[in-house]
Amino acid sequence: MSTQRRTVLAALVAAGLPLHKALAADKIVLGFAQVGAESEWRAANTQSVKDSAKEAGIELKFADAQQKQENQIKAIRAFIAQKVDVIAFSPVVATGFGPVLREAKAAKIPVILSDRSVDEKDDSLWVSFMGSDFTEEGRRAGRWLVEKMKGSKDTVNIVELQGTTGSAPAIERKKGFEEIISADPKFKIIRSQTGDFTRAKGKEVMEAFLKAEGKKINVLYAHNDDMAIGAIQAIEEAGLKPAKDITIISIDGVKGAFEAMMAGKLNVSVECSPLLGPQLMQAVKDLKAGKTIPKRIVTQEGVFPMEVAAKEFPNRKY
Ligand code: GZL
Repeated sequence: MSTQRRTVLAALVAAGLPLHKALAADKIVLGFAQVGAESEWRAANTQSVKDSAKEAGIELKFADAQQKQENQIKAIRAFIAQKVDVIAFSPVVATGFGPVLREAKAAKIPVILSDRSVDEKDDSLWVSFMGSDFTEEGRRAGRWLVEKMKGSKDTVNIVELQGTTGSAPAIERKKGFEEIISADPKFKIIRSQTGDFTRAKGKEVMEAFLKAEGKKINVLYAHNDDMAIGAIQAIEEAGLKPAKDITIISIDGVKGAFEAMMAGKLNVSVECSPLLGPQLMQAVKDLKAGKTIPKRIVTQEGVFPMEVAAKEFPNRKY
């Protein structure tokens, strides 16, 4: 317990507050509005936030928005009404949060964007954005494909499973990938549609791609592993060999992706770490201690092709 906290507690008890109330009075309260439970990545992110809050002795008020923006906004409003110390959330989509962020600012409650960002001009509405550089993840996916296809003059027909429409990862992973492959006209995205980051939708959309384009498809670029895993089922049910007849590139680096790579069904997964809990709790504590925190905290990540999957698998933490 910090000296400062000890002093505050002693003062509260000396003022007649029972110790258990003094301890509760001093506890930092964090309101966290989570996107939902749509993917393995999200489940690992939720676990990281909950475990880290417990570890840090921070009282966590947790809301699951079930991938609906109106639920996230409602949860943030409830946190404001409850006068939490800090609000953190991963915006399900990049627009439409301006009004509620202004309400939090008016209530003098600092907001931390965790994982995803918002497309708001006024960046005074949040104190920090911590999470991956999704555009760079898209570039890494594109660079891996360019390297794999170098030396070939043949057209490379790509189908793309986009993440949740309007979300920062979907917008930026598309942008980064296209930035890299657009340098060579042999790469053509022939179909692109959202699979909403879920296995079920990823399978459904891949079935439609296969029906429409069939053996013309050379590559699948999926914005997350869950959609890739769903698509792998569709590819197998169509009598094709995933990672051989169709090269598959995805993002996240969750356990399911490593298992698919070790089974020879996924070519590469670009890492996107969900383990943001420790950084978030440290930022919350620093904020409450009056320290300034960086406006942008970028997660460091790698790229894992199937050739290294078995060796790396024991090190995976999500
Ligand atoms: C990315 C995160 C995305 C993951 C998906 O940081 O927001 O949302 O890539 C998850 O798996 O659903």
